[in-house]
Order: sequence, then C-alpha cells, then structure tokens
Amino acid sequence: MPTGSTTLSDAEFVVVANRLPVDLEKLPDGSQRWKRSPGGLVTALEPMLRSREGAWVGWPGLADADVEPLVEDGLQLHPVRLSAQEVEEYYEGFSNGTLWPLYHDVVAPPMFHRHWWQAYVRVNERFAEVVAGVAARNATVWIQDYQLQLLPAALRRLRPDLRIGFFLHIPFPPTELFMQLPWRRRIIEGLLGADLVGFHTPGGTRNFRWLATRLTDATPGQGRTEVTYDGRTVKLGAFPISIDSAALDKLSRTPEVLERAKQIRADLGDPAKVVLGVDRLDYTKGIDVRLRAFEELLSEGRVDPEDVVMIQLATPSRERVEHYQKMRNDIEQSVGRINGEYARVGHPAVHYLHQSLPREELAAFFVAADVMLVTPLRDGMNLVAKEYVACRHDNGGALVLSEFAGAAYELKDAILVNPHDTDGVKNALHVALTMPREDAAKRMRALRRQVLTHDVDRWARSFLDALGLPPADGSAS
Ligand code: ADQ
Repeated sequence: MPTGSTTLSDAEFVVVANRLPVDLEKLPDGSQRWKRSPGGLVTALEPMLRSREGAWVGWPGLADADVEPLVEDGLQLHPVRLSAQEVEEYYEGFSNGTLWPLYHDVVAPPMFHRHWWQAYVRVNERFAEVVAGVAARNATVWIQDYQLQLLPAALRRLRPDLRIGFFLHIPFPPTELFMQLPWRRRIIEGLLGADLVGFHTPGGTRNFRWLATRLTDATPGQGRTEVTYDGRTVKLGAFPISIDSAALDKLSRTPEVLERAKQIRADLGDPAKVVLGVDRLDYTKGIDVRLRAFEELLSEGRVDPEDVVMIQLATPSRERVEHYQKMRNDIEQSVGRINGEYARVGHPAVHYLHQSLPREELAAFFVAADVMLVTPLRDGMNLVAKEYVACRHDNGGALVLSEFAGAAYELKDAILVNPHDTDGVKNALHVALTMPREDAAKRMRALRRQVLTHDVDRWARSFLDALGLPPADGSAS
C-alpha cells in the first residue's frame, strides 16, 4: 500500500500517538503488510499533515517488528519499536491497567506496579528519541493521549527548540483520585514540558492546574489558562474533540444507507421502536447500565418486547486484558438472560453483535434507531453521541446521554442521565420512547446545529491556533 510520493526529510509538523494511522499485520505465511486503520484523529489531521509534508510517529501495532520509516501518500510514517514485554507492561499494563481506570473515576481498580511504570518511562523516552530525530529545527510537535504523558518533557530535554502541544483524549481525573498514583509528580512534570496542554472539558483543565501548582514548582499564570513553570509559560485549555460531521451527514443521506436502514428495521420485524447502543467494549461505557435499565422496563411491563427491540453493537477491545474478558462475559450473560426471559423464536429482545462494522453500516444503524443510548460511567468525550446526531438529517430519533461523558457539556439538548441512577436511566429511556415527535425533533435540531458547526477540523484548528502554529500557507515557524 505505501507509495513513495515524497522522500523522508525533517518534518515541520509532527503528530505523535501511541499508534500509527496504519497497522502492521502478520499474515499466516509469516509475511507482513500494512492495513489502514481509519480513525477520527487520522481523518482530522491527515489534510493538515499532508499540506505540510508532516510526519506521524507511533507504534505499528505489532510487537518486536523492525520496520523502516516509510512515506505513504506524502505522509511520513515513523514506527517506534515495542517488544512483546513492553506491549504487556507499557501498553496493556501501565496505560490500560493503571492510567485508564484511574482517569475514569476508578470505575475498575487501577493496578500500581513498579515494573509497569519503568516500562512506561522507557517507552516514552524511546518515543522522544524517535521524534527528536524526525522533527526539523523549530518544528511543531503534537502529542496525543495518556500513553505519552512523559513525552513532552523528555522531548524538550532533547530538543528545546521545538513547539510542543499535548492533547489528552480521556478525562483528567479529580485531584483526590490522581493523588493515588505513586508517580503523580513525574506525570505532571512530563506534561508541563509542553507549551500547550489541552483537555476535552474545562473540568480537566481545572484539575490539572490545581495539581500542577500543588505537586510542582509551577505557579498560576495570568488568567486561568496558563501556569508558569521552569521559566516558561504553559498554556492550558479545553478543546472538545468532534467528528467529520458533514461527511457523516452526507453519508447518512445516500440511497444505499437509507435503504439499508429500512432493511435493518425489516429484519428486526418492523418493531415500533428500535433502541441502539454502539461502543468499544469497555467497562467505562456503561453497557451493563443500559441492559439493566432495559431489562427492568421489560420486567415491569413498561416496555413491551413485541414493540421495542434493543441492539447493542460492541467493537472488540483490549481482549488480552483480564478485566475486559470478565466484562465481556458479564454482558453476554445479561443479553442471554434477557432473551431467555423475553424473546420468542425468531424475535430476540436484545440483538448483540461483538463486531466492528464498516462506516456505511454504522450510519444505517444510526438512521434506523429511534433511541440512542450513550450511558458511560465516565468518558472523555464520546464520539458515538455526535455521530448519531450527525446521521439524523430527518431530525428524528432521541439521544439519551450520560452526564459523565464530555459530550454532555455541548449536547445539552440530549436527555441527560446519571448512569449510576438506574431508575433515572429507566425513566429517561421511557421518556425517549414515548416523546412526541415534535418535541424530539426540536431537541434534535438544536443538537444538529451544535454538531454540524463544531466539527473535528475546527477542533484541530483551534488547538493548533492556541499552540501558535501558523496556517500552512503562512510563514513557517
Ligand atoms: P473511545 O473510548 O474509543 O475514544 P468514542 O469516542 O466513543 O470512544 O469513539 C469510538 C469510535 O469507535 C466511534 O467513532 C464509533 O463509531 C466507533 N465504533 C464503536 N463501536 C463500533 C462498531 N461496533 N463498529 C465500528 N465502529 C465502532 C477515546 C475516548 C473518548 C473520546 C475519543 C476521542 O475514550 O472519550 O471521545 O477518544 O478523543
């Protein structure tokens, strides 16, 4: 797949993420090939990277793989090598077994292991070396997410000339929780190596500012959006991420998607109402919360399984981590129990697909669903909520959204719920199922105004503007 349309050279703009935008795959015959892994971040940043002949630094997704840097459609890709043990300790361990649960309100107990931390330090330093070798003098580097929180400072030590931005895609936790981390000061110092640290919400910014001034020598700067540290100004800010709203809106209007949506409803037996959940299979997403709410509504007779069908689509995720295996079993058991009680042959009450679906298919499900249930216990943003809204060009459908998703700050016209309050979730689902069409359409119109005017491109631009990156056609830094 890679094509050599340009050659490798020092890059003026570098994106760094745990993963490259392409995955290296091992085929049964032992050979390797690249596979595109299109995500929102890639879509948002690709045009910007290409217009600046930028570079992307990340792990190719396969342990112990020695791969040379390559150029793909004008985009330089620089792989960082991770050993199988580092994948286990830095990625599955410290990133997903310590930081992920800690930053998501300790929904699952975080594990603190010194050897995981040491691997995290080592891998962050390796990333710093690779980036330092790729970035041109005075280049701009944009670091993504919780796997790389030590990278800003590590990189600054090697390359003080660089302009460094950092964006956290998950929540930055309340101080009481963050203080549990044995290496708390090191993480804050790592982040303070950046010129700009961005979060999804003002709450994340506040938590970080408080901790920075308590745990390090940082002092509050002018206003609430900066601190002074090590003789430099570190800017802080909320930059709520979004989706390519216009593209999804357009996709959802195509005859193929509209036809497929009809077919999905027909396959379900043309029920009066379709309720949908779409998530990466993760314990933070509250899939159990919505199954419980649905089950209780059925058992109380407030919802009739002849009229209402629920679909849960779940992308497989982190399948090697024990907590995820257990959660998958629990969810599948709940689905089995609900169907055992309320289904009839050929007519399940809950349809559950543990599969990753293509974009077009996902859009068809969004178009087909009368109620979208997004009930995470904690979520940095939650793009699914925005994707559903972008697909409802008919102003139909209703969004039930957790207050604990970053998206709730912007999507105020959703039916907001506290996912810890089962009765509240049940009532919200019931309200969504029975809301008069005009009331639902009024809410959806307001939601669409928000999502269509605040897309992922605007997110990336506002972050890079705050970082001081001039537009591609302006003078380079
Ligand atoms: P995630 O935790 O992965 O992202 P989310 O923002 O909801 O969560 O994005 C999931 C993506 O996967 C969506 O684009 C969705 O359409 C897609 N997806 C889910 N199930 C799917 C399926 N079965 N088939 C195909 N696609 C599926 C992290 C943070 C979020 C934050 C994002 C971006 O946890 O809070 O919003 O990063 O910053």
